[in-house]
Amino acid sequence: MAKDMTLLWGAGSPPCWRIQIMLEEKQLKGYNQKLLSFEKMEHKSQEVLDMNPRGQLPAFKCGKHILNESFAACFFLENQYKSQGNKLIPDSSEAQALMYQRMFEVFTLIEKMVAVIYYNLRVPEGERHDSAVQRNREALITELKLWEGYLKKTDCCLAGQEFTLADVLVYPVIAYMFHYQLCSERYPALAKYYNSLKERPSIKATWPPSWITFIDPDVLKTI
Ligand SMILES: N[C@@H](CCC(=O)N[C@@H](CS)C(=O)NCC(=O)O)C(=O)O
Repeated sequence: MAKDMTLLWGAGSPPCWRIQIMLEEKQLKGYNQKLLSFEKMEHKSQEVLDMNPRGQLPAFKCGKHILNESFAACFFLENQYKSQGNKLIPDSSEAQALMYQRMFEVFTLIEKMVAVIYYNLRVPEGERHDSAVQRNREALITELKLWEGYLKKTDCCLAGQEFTLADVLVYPVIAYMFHYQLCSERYPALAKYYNSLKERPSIKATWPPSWITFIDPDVLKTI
């Protein structure tokens, strides 16, 4: 039981989802959790600020330790519960190298994805330019082609046959893009990865509840 753990989370947030998947993979059941609403600005509540002074989700506490960075929390849990649940750092140097490479490369993918999805939110109306929109789109397409190539080479997971920390950390981002209607026909290897891991118990059990009932705008449909 994980009664000494508390996770404050927001639905559909890839960083929050990473920790939820990780807790399932490590069989850490019964932790305290609270779903907060970004729309209602609950991530700026005192309860969150007490744990995460940036007022961001996830806010995660494990015993006396606060781990608000999803990467940090996942690594911490893997190390603390090495022999519990699934082992997520492979032994072979080849798989380990790929795992580390892919998990940190995801920051570039996130940067390109955010530039497209949130352009209108981040750039004031009078400052928007078609050329910038086009540049952001092309940068995301170039990045996605790289990931498509990576996944074409593997039958299963990002670092080979085994599900690793790289999948815990990257899958929520790939799923996020399909939620925003990334085209399966244009990115078949990414789509295969997305669909096959959907059924993994840790992922299925933590699927963002709002995604089941709410369709977000199809901003990635033409990428
Ligand atoms: N560094 C954090 C990122 C957390 C983060 O960006 N959370 C977003 C939701 S996905 C958030 O709370 N945004 C609201 C805000 O920044 O005010 C991690 O990877 O865990």
